[in-house]
Amino acid sequence: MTWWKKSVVYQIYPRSFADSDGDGMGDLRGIIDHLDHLAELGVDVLWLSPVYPSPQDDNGYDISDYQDIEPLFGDLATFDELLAGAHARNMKIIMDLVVNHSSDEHEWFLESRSGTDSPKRDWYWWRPARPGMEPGTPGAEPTNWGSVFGGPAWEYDEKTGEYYLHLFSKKQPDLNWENPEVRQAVYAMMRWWLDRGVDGFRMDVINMISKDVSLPDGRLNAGSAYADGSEAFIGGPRLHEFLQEMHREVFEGREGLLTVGEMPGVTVEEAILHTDPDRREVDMVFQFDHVWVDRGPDPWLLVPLQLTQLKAILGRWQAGLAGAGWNSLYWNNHDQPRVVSRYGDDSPAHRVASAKMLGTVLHLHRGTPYIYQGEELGMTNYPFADIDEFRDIEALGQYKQALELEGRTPEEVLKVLRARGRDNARTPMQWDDSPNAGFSTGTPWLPANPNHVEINAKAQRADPDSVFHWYRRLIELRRTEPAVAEGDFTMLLPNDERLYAFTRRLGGTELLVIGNFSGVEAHAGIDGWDGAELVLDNLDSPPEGLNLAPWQAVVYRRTV
Ligand code: TEU
Repeated sequence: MTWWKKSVVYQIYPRSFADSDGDGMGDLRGIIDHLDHLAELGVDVLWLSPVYPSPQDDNGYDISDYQDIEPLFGDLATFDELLAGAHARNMKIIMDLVVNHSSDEHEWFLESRSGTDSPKRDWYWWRPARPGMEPGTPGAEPTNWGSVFGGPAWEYDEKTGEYYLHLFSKKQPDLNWENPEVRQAVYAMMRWWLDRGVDGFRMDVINMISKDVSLPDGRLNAGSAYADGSEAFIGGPRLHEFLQEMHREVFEGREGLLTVGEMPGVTVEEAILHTDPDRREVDMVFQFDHVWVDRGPDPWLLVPLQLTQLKAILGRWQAGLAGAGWNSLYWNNHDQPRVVSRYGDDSPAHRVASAKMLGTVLHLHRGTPYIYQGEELGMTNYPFADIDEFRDIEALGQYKQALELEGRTPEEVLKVLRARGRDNARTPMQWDDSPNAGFSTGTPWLPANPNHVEINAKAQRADPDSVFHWYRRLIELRRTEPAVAEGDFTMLLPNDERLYAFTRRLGGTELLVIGNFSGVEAHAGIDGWDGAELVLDNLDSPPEGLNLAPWQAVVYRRTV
């Protein structure tokens, strides 16, 4: 079995992980200082969010030099030290690869915008104004698409009188993958990192690199100022071709690597094609269906989680990728609110139990689990009071558009940002109960959650009943029980609104996993498990007759 099917990946968001020099910003030295925390947890792979030079408009997802290290974070020598330190502890490192777009301060873009006859003009998407419209006036953009971060997806450039495409911020111009020179430049850069010793890549919005070159207008949804253009760039016409070319040019003949493509909006059918090893594209993808389940057609209305829907979605992904292909498993990353606040209960009475329950259900699925920094502590959302406490370009941009162009009130938008905003994931990692949570001796770029006095790594490493040690045990179980990594998956109780239940089977071993996603006792009507061995129980209180206490999670094992 391929090594990464038995592995657990841990995501580090460097600017919020650990600050070694007191400037309020996490750095590479800070990661080196905490490698033992990660080794003790037992993870196999570290994924670093971008550490390259960047104006930090989108916290590093706007890269101005692909082959160096952001000075705020360190330098290449420190990076090599980090890589060696991880490898010495048997952990691999994968890099974030952000090549749907670059920074507008990358030399490629500076060259491209210098004139219509620039040799790199065609490295980005330049287009004239809509026919018959005055360039630079509202509505004259080449298409009606909105950018993910608010405002139009096109920026007018006075100098040449044309617009460039930016699906994200205007400081993130989209690279033109139609141009073979662009692709070769990206592949060369990837080989350079692999030659340096890195172990693979997480590929940012990689299913957006191929666009329908006719750039058609998108559908305008009621109440929104700009259209959704995604039909023209999600899973575009040449995506499979580009990924296969990348595989040939970069990965062919290299061993021991991991590739994961971030693919918002990807379908199960497409994901099967992307992850079928015979097609040589990527090892696994990040799909979004299960983190969009609490999102309705109106982006500014909170929709409560419906467990039956969550199970239907994840069950569909499990069944779809059961043959060829492979799942990635995640609740959290730097773009998502904290899962214990979202699908669990972060009140003092239930935080620990529900964090453990959520970890158990996720890690017992078939696929490779990803842990986002602080998830192993059950870190929660931050109590944001007002918009001026947010730093995220997405929150600020969407807030502005909603208020200025779409007639929303501050309170209705804030309500959603508090629950879903990306800064919830980006507050400093909570190392101890000292000021700033032991993250920094200076002023952190985003304040630490006040609950760090209770919730922190130091306290949890010392407490065998902590969320940290529970995650450590989940990772250990994956190593000692082959059915966790390799077993077949069967969903049970699909219509139950409280219990998430399934079995895993490998040869003569069968596991039963049940998680109670509610604050009330719930009975699991599942027969045949009397006398089975109880492998894990987050409450240390074995359920009588499969009556699960609030937020309880259990794993049983039997021989069949
Ligand atoms: O995110 C892509 C993505 O789909 C986001 O739009 C995400 O769904 C949304 O922000 C959730 O609120 C990737 C990176 O993970 C993100 O941090 C970057 O901002 C984005 O690409 C642009 O590089």
